[in-house]
Amino acid sequence: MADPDSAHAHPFQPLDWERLPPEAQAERLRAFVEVMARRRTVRDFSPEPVPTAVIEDAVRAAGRAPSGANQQPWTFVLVQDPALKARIRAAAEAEERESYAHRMSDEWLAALAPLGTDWRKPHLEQAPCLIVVFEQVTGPVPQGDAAARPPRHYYPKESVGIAVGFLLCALTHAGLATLVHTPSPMRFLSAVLERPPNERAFCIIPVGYPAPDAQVPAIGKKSLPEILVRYEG
Ligand code: IYR
Repeated sequence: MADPDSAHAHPFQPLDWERLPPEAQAERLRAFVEVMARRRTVRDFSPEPVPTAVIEDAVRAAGRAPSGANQQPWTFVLVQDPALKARIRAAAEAEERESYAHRMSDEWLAALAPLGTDWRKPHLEQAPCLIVVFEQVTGPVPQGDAAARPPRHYYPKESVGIAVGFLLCALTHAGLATLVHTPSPMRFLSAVLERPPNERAFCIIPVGYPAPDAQVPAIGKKSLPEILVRYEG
């Protein structure tokens, strides 16, 4: 409970919340789990466009994520321009070519082998849109005052990770295919997209419809007993 006498008191308001009847609760969740269970990381995209309003709504959902001190330390950059997508692909492939050839350990390459990935990233051009997610590592860097420091952000990485989770859920719910791509290093994205100095690229999410002949690796997810540990009273 907020202490109304506190010097830091902020206005509070009643929670906007509705209790679901148990049947509705179970039914809604079952439908959600079914949609999420069919989600696959897709690397073969159809070039057909996606309604911009759908992408905007998905970003709206992502923007509802909880964040450290409610600082909402995220920026979602929507790239639909083919020339810009081509530049991002070229820069990502240059880094990935280097990574696959020299920077990734044998252990890492072995771990990736079942996924069938390599340095080639055609999906960065084939998908009709890319959502490039940036983490605001701090607040805006003050301009014109060399001594001033930007406001601190708390748990920005965790916060952006949660928001990306919301975004993936929303896009999946809308019947769209996604892929979380993290070329390393990702500094080129700040330059290509001219982002301010307090922002650091977090991931690129190509979004679209799967190509009709899209293939995915035959890999599965862990079962509930493998991921849920119980301490029951
Ligand atoms: N960033 C590289 C390598 C890669 C790393 C992990 I961990 C993956 O789960 C998948 C790929 C690439 O995108 O190919």
